[in-house]
Parts: sequence; C-alpha cells; structure tokens
Amino acid sequence: MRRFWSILFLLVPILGVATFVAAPYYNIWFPKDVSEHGRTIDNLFMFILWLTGIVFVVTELTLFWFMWKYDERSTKRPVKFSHGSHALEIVWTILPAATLLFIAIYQMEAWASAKMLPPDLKPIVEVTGRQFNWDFRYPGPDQELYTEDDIVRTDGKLYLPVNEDVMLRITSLDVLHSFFLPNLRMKQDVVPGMEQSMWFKAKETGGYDIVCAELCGWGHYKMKGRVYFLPRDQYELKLEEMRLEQNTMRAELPEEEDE
Ligand SMILES: [Cu+2]
Repeated sequence: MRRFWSILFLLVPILGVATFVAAPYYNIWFPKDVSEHGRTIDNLFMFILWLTGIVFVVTELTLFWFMWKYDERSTKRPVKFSHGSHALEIVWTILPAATLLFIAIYQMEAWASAKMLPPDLKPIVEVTGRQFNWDFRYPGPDQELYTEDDIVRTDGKLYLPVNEDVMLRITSLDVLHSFFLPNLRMKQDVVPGMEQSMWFKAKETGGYDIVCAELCGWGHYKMKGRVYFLPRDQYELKLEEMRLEQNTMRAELPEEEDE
C-alpha cells in the first residue's frame, strides 16, 4: 500500500495512451473520411492530439515522480512552503499562451477551407431540423426552392450527387440542433430563426450517417438519418422517382369537399 497512490496515478497516462493506441483496432476511431477536405480536418486533429498528448504524458509522469519521491513515509523532512516564483509564473503563462496562439494561427487554413469560402452555388437541398427528425426539401424540375414542385421528404434519407460541390441550406423548426455528417467531417449548428449553409464534396458513393450533435430534447438519440451519395445520373433518377412518388401520394389524397 505504501506506493499505492503514485502507482495509481501512473496508470492514468498508461491507460490513457493505451486507449488511443488501441482505438483504431477496435473500430472506435474516426469513421472513414469520404470528403475532399476531410484530410485537412483530420490532420489538424492529429496535430492537436499529439501536442496535447505529449503535454499530458509529461505532466502525468512528473506528477507520478513527485508522488513517488516525496512519499510521506520515506521522507521525514518537514514541508517547506513557498510564496511563489515570478519567473515560474511567467514561464507557465507564456508557454500555454504561445502554444494556443500557434494553434489559432495554424488552424486558420483548415477552418477557412471548411467554413469561410463557400462555392458560388445555389443550395440543392434544404435541411430542416425538428424534434426529432431531419426533413429534406429538394427543388423540383424548375430548380427553385419553395415552389409548387418542391419535393419534401421526411423519411430521414438524403440523396446527393457524388464528386460535385454541394451546397445545403440548413434551418430549424423549433430548437437548437446540430447537423453532423461524421464521414464528411462536417458539423453545423442549426439555430431557429437563422439560416445556415454547409458545403462539401463527397469523393465516394455509398450511404453514411447523419446525426444530431446537439442535445435537443428527449428524442435526441433517435434524430438520425442517412445520406446517400450517387453518381449524377442515378441522383437525377432518384429525384424523379421521389417526385413521382409525391405526385401519386398527392393524387391519392381525398378531394376536399365543397360545402
Ligand atoms: Cu436534435
């Protein structure tokens, strides 16, 4: 029991690092990146992870070493109190400040590529978050949103063209949500009363998760969807299929009776 606490504290960096090393092998690491700009985001993440990881390990090892060396039972010398050191305080203020400033400058390009330079495109889908679903509105054949021929879907499936810059318009009907596409490394807060945009280019076809990343009420956990990236021709076929489906449903609605 003598060295119990120092050993226990040593386990923190060991298990902490082991978790990160093992995570990719147990498939609890990042999902596959299928976007054009995702690599920039991942590189930035890894850079910050290494930086903070090294600081974490060094701090934890120092803590362990102090606990081990100054164990109260093996050290009989009385404790000496210090009233601080100006030099030390300046060092531990400037070092983190300089590091944070460096990260702030270093990340600017990644942020700009993802959020600051929208392509000159019209939104091809409007995404609406509501408790607890993602609704999608596509422009119909006239290519204009908010017209008679819009296609509105509430089944949580979003269809987009692959290998093309895509612009989305994102709104909320009720509370704060966050439109998160993990495989595209994209996340956008959705604020009621505001209109947000999101743009990206997917490099691979397939179906990927859509999640809500903002606790938005009791059903937050089930506010999920899927985004499907299709080649241009299949995407257009899908739009046409959804349009016909919508027309059929509208035709089947009972006629309003005149009084
Ligand atoms: Cu939500």
